Amino acid sequence: MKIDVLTLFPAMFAGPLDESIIKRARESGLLDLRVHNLRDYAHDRHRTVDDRPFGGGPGMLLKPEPIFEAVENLTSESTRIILLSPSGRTFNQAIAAELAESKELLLISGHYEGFDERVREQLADDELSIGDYVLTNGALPAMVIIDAMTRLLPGVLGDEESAQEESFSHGLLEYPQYTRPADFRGMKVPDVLLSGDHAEIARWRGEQARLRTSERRPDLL
Ligand code: JCQ
Repeated sequence: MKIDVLTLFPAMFAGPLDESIIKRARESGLLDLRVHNLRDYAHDRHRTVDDRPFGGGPGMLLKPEPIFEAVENLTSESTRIILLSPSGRTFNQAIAAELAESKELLLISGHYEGFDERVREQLADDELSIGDYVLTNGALPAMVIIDAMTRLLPGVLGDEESAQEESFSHGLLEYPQYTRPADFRGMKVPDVLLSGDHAEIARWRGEQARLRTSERRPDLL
């Protein structure tokens, strides 16, 4: 999968995507990630990427010209173009799975008060938010989405890390889990998990997952 990112803060991407599973996915060629500075597509003396909104109001908007030029340079017919902003539809595991099927993505990180509306109308295939709060720019949302998608690409996770059994794929929160020691400072692991009765363990885990989900995330039930 090829992912291009367009951002005013390319340096933010060094670090989080150079570790662990994402690092391995990039080294093995399963993920081809390229980060581009939006300012490189501005051609005036000050490399201007923003301007004041027509009609007045607070803050600045991202100008259309650098974004259009970047899109014309970075995309093919098959590229899916996604804006990151608090006004998008809320990202979740189902969207991660759907995006992981793409061949080429361009993620455009928002900033300031927003995008000129013509970017939305003419360029964007989708607009995503990672939740109902406001960040300083869309770099962290872009990294969150890249991370969630990459671990779903075939061959990225090893058997140990398998994406199959976990929270959200079965629609419930995880059941409580324990490792050794069976008694840590008097805090004991539930007897059922030491019983060796695999049918009973599966029943207990299902019950715990449902209880925990109804306590913490009734919206999932
Ligand atoms: C994304 N949840 C929060 C901030 C404007 C127009 O684009 C903008 C983008 C941002 C950064 O993204 C977020 C965000 N999901 O704040 C303002």
